[in-house]
Amino acid sequence: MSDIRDRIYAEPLTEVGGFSFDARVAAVFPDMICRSVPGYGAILESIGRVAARHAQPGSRLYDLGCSLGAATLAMRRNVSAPDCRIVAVDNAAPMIERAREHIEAFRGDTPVELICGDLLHTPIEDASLVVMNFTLQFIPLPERDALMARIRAGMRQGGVLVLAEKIRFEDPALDALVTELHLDFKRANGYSELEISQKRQALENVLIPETLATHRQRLHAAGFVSCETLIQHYNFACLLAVA
Ligand code: GEK
Repeated sequence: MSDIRDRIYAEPLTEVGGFSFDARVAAVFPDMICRSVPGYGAILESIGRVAARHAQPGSRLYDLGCSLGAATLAMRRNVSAPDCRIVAVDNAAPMIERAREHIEAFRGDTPVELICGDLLHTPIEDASLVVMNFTLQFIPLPERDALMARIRAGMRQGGVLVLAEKIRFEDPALDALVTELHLDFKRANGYSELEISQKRQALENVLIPETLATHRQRLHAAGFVSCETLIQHYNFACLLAVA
């Protein structure tokens, strides 16, 4: 299933609807995200390393917006702390169905609870690690502050948040330049101009990027004691914040 190529926007569409995480997207998701998000593999690798070091015994590890469970698998492969439990949440049923197959295909000692539901209504409790790998960008702007505060409140002191996001830059000229570099990355990965422009239209008002400064301010306001950029490739950044 992971070898299916993303051709969703390859043919001209009479009307480009808003992007949604439906069965067609779930079927090609690994190919889509690898060819679209610079640094995705390096971020997953870091999530595994962070889980190895920072998962606390007897705590919960959350993968919010888990899609097919790539971050969940990275955590489960690397956790060595005893009695942890991974809670993986996504509100797209086709994603969760495939995530179940992916996760069951690998053995692991840490139990995984898969929830098909809205992360805005998922209780966060006793967490030592929370991962939001390219998920906050899909949450409506007015909900983001309260969500991050609720996540922080559900974390153990010293727990860690990994927040990866598409970002935008304050300076419009720089933003345009880095956007072009990202589009070159997509072109180099085989996406045509038509695919790029139709996907861009579909994501308009669905994926809303913010600046790194906004993310940092929100994390501090939510009660995280510190926050740094762990990885950045063009306009895709992964932040690490400590509770
Ligand atoms: C990975 N983290 O491969 N509640 C739950 N899930 C949501 C919500 C919500 N309110 N809104 C969006 N999602 C993954 C990749 S993809 C990123 C994450 C991308 C889910 C949505 O259904 C989708 O599966 C995921 O967030 C975003 O490590 O496609 O750019």
